[in-house]
Amino acid sequence: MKKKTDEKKHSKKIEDLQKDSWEVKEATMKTNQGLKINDTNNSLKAGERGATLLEDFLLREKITHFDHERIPERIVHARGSGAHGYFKLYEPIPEYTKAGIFNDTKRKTPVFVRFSTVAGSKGSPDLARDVRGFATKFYTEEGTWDLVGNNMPIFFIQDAMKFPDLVHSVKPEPNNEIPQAASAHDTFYDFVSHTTETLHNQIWVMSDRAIPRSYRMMEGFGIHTFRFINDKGESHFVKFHWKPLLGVHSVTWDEAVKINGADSDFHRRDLWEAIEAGQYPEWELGVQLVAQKDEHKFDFDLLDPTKLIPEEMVPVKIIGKMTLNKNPDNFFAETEQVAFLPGHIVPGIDFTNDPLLQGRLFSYRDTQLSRLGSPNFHQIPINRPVVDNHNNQRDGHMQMEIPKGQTAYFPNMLSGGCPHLSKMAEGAFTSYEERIDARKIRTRSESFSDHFSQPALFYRSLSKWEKDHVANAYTFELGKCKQDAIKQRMLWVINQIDNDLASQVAKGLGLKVPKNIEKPINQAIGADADVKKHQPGAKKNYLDESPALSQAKTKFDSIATRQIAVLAADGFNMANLKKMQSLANKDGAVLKIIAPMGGSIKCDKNMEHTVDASIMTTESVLFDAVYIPGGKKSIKALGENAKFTKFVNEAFKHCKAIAVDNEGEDFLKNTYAGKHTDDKAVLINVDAKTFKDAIKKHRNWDRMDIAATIPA
Ligand code: HDD
Repeated sequence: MKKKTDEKKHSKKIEDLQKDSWEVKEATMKTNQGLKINDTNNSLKAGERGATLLEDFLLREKITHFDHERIPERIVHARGSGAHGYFKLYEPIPEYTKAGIFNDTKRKTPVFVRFSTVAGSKGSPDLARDVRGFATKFYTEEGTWDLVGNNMPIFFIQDAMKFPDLVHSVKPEPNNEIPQAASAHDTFYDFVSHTTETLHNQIWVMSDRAIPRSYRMMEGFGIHTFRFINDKGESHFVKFHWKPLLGVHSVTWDEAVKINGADSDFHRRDLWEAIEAGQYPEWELGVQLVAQKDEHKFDFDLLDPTKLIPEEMVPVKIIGKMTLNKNPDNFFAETEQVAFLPGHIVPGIDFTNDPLLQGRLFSYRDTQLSRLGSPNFHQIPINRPVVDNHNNQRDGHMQMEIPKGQTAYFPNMLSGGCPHLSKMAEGAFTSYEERIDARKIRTRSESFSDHFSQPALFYRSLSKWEKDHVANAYTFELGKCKQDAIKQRMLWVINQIDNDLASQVAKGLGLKVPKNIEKPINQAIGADADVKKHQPGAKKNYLDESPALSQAKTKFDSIATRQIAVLAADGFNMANLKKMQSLANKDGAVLKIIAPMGGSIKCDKNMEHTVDASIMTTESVLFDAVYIPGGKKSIKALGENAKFTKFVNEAFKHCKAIAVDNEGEDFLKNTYAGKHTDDKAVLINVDAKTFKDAIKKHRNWDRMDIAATIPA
């Protein structure tokens, strides 16, 4: 049963998936053997009330399949959401890479992207304070390329050997499986404070980047330094960046905590709804390029994944755009079964010796064997390439294909030497011929020992409100730790990053920043290693600030997909609402009517309007802005329900734009917003453009100090 494909969303991959798709509504119910089923409600019994018979193969097939429906969740990044789309190149870059995807502007390369949190289980809430995964599968004409990145440009550790320790420390503690999807506990900070290479990624997790407003409003990074190889075999180092067209925006921690209760699928729903509404999320792909000869010109090692190259030192060259335009048809078949492997690369792209990347090349293939259960996981529809993939690998659990013929080896004569090899000039992959002349040694390069300079650069580059958020986050997280010794150690290391930050956190914890601490600080070294050699060096200052790291410097030019709550009841002023409806019709925002009850309400023109949510079923934190259109009767009804007041108070506390018209001003008087009508995002009787300009700014962070005093 073939499904029709929406022409606009058509791609070679979507077409490929159709082979295995079927539509319930077109089907007759049958067993897995194709037998038509007459009763799926009652088991076969001896008599009406009698025992169930072993003979009942229909019962057994149904129950056995059900018993085995779940597969192991991903050991990390278990919680995620995916979408299909495509990538288009702006201009060819043959001088850097021979990769087909970066040389042909006519290609529309199909992609599947999975966003995720890291620490939580599959059912954990979306707004955990955490790194977000940003994994992209490009189904290219030369084979599949996976760019398996995160929404932060650096990683916690420098060597894959430390990954199990990192993950064991952040996951729920093993004795009681607490806390879920949270880093705020002793084991994590015990590990972090003894493994100072983690500090850079760790301070990013304390920033607003860890609580994005939407998957659609996050950057993505390949993190490692990779190589581009051109057709002359020359190499350039490259770092990959995804830049969201909607800018980089976050919620506040207070919202995050509340969103997790109000709608724990907030990010999943947001991505799904935007795509269903045709508001396709878009990112530009950028590359930072470094010539081979410049490998050692930086104050940090390009192979160290805990370091970024500041964009002010090497600009990001924008080379193309990705658009996500189709939701999966089946979550399990696509989003759950998709397998990303950093080892999936194509000619023109190659690895470097980054020791974290090198270990990842093993881990991702290995984990699919237990997660998906077979070395044939590449045959699962979402994982198979859009080009043929014949070789001599055979058999194994769940072999889905029927390789014909007598041979499964190479070389052979019996199959005419097929499948045959290809030359480099014919598009075969060959590894970059890097010269390596070295001793076999288990250690860490001294060039990886600077653990403080870049966390300090990051912190220095933040705006005042972003810095405050970092201090609050540390105070919260360490406040949740039970052991004072761990808090003290953390204060000491934070103090190496920034004294002001450490002092603020210490104050919040009711502790003092220790002057010294039991050495050595970095204990992530070998037992026989030279301890001094591996201690983090003094902080360097090779750049005062990197504005590109601050969300305060992101784009603020669109209100597309922003959710505006219209608080209204019977008798609301229709002319006012009509004025604001241009925000939806022209600017792509989403206006939702929130009323005292579900169903519909009537405006002052006696027209009926569908209620999008009753006040009982929604929360202020799920919206970007609030509008109250006025109308005497409507305002009276809102005033009679304290939840509307709370709604506006929370919006004010979370620094959102609030607009009211006419009698709406009376309602406002009973809220905190009404006490601050001089605030630039509290708007009374304004036109749609003024409201739009306030929403565009995402938040009025100038309100933060007042907001902190509001007990909403
Ligand atoms: Fe990883 C999944 C990103 C280091 C081992 N990782 C996984 C996913 C993302 C990342 C986005 C989810 C993919 C999906 O949606 O299916 N991981 C990263 C980044 C890293 C990183 C950006 C550092 C730069 N990871 C890393 C190391 C190891 C792993 C060092 C092991 C040595 N990661 C895994 C894994 C996972 C995984 C256990 C779990 C599920 C999977 O692979 O398919 O193998």
